[in-house]
Amino acid sequence: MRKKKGVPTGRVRNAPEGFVAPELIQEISRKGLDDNRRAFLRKSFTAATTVATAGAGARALASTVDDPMIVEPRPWSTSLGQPVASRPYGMPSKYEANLQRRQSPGLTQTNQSSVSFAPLQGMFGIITPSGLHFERHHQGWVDIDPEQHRFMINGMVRQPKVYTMDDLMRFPSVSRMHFIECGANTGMEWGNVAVPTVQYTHGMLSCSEFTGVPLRDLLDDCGADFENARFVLAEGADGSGMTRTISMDNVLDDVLVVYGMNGEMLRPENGYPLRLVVPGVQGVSSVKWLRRIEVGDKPWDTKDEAIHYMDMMPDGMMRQYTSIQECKSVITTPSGGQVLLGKGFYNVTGLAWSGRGHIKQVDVSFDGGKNWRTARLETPVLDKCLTRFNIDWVWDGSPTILQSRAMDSTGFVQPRYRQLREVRGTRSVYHNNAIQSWLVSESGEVFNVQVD
Ligand SMILES: Nc1nc2c(c(=O)[nH]1)N[C@H]1C(S)=C(S)[C@@H](COP(=O)(O)O)O[C@H]1N2
Ligand SMILES: [Mo]
Repeated sequence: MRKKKGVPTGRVRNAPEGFVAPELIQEISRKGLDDNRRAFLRKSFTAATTVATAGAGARALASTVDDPMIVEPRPWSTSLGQPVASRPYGMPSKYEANLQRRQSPGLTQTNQSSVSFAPLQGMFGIITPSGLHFERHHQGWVDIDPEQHRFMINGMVRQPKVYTMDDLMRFPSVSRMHFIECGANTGMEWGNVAVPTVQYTHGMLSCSEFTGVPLRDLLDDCGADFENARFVLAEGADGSGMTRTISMDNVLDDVLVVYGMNGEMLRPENGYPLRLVVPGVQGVSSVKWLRRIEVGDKPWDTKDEAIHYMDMMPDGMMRQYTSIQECKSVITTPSGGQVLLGKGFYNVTGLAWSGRGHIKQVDVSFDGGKNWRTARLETPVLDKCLTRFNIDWVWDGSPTILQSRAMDSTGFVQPRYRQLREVRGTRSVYHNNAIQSWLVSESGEVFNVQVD
């Protein structure tokens, strides 16, 4: 499947279905490209006249002007295209059909209480396309008629109220970009390397622009007892009866009652027509198909809080209500399951995020953690939102280990596995934010490995 030397390849191979062969995204091979050439190329690219200005260097990256793809008439240049709106709702190209959210085979016993992982290795920037947003359901997803949906606020309020969707959409609305990360993301890796690709190590992570009403405005509307209330309970309308206690500090800060996602109504899998988004907090608190908020003065200790979502500490004690998703990052390309086509220049890219604020810095190591270089952060860099980082790398063809390490606006630095295990032991499921290592082998194949 190797392509002609020097031709940018992009995604070249549809993975066979299944676990050991996820998407293989092969990188552009730029054999023998030296730093001078790269600088020259960067100039050529920004001038957007690569072919016209191409010297020897540029030809190492792009194909030559006598490429038959350019010279010979192509079918799409000599025929009528598809009519406007022949697809009233746009779809990705058929050539992108392999980019899918997938279940990790063997992880769960039923499809209703399961998770699909987002294909982080194939995404750009920071926004997750809505159709690729990871899904985590405790009892399957439902598609609720918005006319029939009701949302109630009760408990420590002067006036309990029931809202229709129409009522809610008349409130002043806000739009914010935030990540949602399941508390169990990277959970399989606590003990040792468990899965081969970034889709399965880190894919319970997505980021969207959410539109809705600040919960505090709705609590105001019901005359909530802000003096004495300290928590709210959020309840979903799906069969799982999902309930979570959320602190009033979060509510007053930035919790949203959301109906919009990336410019349209929420997708059913993500809670249509109404969900909570609790920025920076583990995904389970962002209750989907939201039907009720109760205001109270102590945590509820519901089934979803007393049985699951607790951390087993080294002394055997369970830690409860650990909700913040701490500072974390991962290189998405090159990452496990991908293949580098040869030595030369690569754009190494990844994602960083923190539930406590924004990303301040991401350092990348190309030698298993001995030396670190600071990556470029792409804008926007927002609180409790994914941040995209990029850094140049020239691979000399020898085996090596790639790592990224993020620091957030509070000064928190993402820990190594050794540091995390010293505090947390190895028996946790949730809140694994350790530095991820990818081994680049001599053949260019990339593997998930753990470095202490
Ligand atoms: N009502 C309800 N809300 C829910 C869940 C659920 O099963 N039912 N799953 C939770 C969990 S564990 C996570 S990680 C997030 C996932 O959100 P997503 O499916 O939109 O990615 O939703 C949370 N909200
Ligand atoms: Mo979750």
